[in-house]
Amino acid sequence: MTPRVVLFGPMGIGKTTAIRALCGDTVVDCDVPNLDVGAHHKATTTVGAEFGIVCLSNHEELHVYGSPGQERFGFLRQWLLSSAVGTLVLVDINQPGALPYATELVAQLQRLVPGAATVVLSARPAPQPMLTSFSRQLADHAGMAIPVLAVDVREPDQMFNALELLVAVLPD
Ligand SMILES: Nc1nc2c(ncn2[C@@H]2O[C@H](COP(=O)(O)OP(=O)(O)O)[C@@H](O)[C@H]2O)c(=O)[nH]1
Ligand SMILES: [Mg+2]
Repeated sequence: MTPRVVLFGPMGIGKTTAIRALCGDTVVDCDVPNLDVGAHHKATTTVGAEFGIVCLSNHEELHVYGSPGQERFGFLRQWLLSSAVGTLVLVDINQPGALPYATELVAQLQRLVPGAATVVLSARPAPQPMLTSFSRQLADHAGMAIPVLAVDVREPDQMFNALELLVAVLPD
């Protein structure tokens, strides 16, 4: 079976954008008008799981899924994770909630898919010292080093680098 990677992150962080950057026109997307503008002002939001296929530089193929954030899609997240080899967690580390969010998600992932690798993506511009401090605190909470990489999700090259890093840290 083709390895599966699942993207997580709060609404509006850039999961859909990241999958489009990686997979271009092949993406099956599920964006619909956003009726929850209280949660985020953007015009569309994702229901269901987006899906795209990525071919890495070593010709390995990856299936990339975007996880829907809404609570009611918990069943879908579990299904997505059931055969995931890796997860990308997108956060804006300028937000005070980013560390507890990433810490909780990493703990859940360690519990649900203990064999899978996780890379955290800092998906909005942030000062380097803040990035260093975030990485250190996340590692302290997780009890292990979790790679944290700054990316612009709109840039395909940067998203490919993130996937290559994830593949590099996969357990054998
Ligand atoms: N200004 C700015 N916008 C960004 C940046 N990264 C992503 N975005 C925008 O943030 C939005 C993310 O929306 P979307 O991909 O639908 O988020 P999702 O809810 O996680 O799927 C898009 O409009 C992106 O173009 C950034 O670094 N700066
Ligand atoms: Mg989306």
